[in-house]
Amino acid sequence: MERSEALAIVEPHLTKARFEHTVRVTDTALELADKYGGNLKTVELAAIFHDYAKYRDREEMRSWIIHEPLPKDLLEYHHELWHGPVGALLVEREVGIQDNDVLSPIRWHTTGKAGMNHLEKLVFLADYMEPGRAFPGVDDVRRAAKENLDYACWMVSKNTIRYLVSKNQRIYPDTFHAYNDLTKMLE
Ligand code: DGI
Ligand code: FE
Ligand code: FE
Ligand code: FE
Repeated sequence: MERSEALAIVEPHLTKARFEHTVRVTDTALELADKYGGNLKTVELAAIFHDYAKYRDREEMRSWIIHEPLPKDLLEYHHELWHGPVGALLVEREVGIQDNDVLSPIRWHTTGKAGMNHLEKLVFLADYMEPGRAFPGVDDVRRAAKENLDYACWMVSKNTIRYLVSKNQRIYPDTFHAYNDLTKMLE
């Protein structure tokens, strides 16, 4: 699928601001793939569709999680986490993309997980550091991304956990698993 076709499919599912974020994530992911390697067409499609389910109705997403083979423990955590796994399912069902190399970065882009593969890392990092983001510490992540992909992903996990703790939010186990696994890789 060409970039323009993929963008035209995703655009009606997103707000204007979220669509612009999606385009920036895509360009950022392509820059990272240019530096660190990775199939450009695969990275591009994963990035374009990463937030496909972001604005799905919460009860619709709950129902997909209950009735489809998705992790049930998601229901115990913030609904913001649901759009990754539900997005991967709907991109397969509705868009017809079956390539797991495209679907898995969509599935894991919010939490990360232990043992992220290369493309999962590229989308996870690009989503966090695209030029429209203004998180505290994002410039340090952008600098790290020029040197060491795993270290930059580790910073993303760490910053996200720190942010969630500061908000007294529950933290999904895979969010911790991503942090622990990247910490081990860097030791
Ligand atoms: O969809 P985006 O806004 O582009 O970005 P995202 O999919 O990374 O979602 C970001 C939100 O998800 C952000 O506010 C942090 C939150 N998040 C990530 N991991 C966890 C989490 N929220 C909870 N409650 N628990 C987590 O483990
Ligand atoms: Fe997202
Ligand atoms: Fe993210
Ligand atoms: Fe995003």
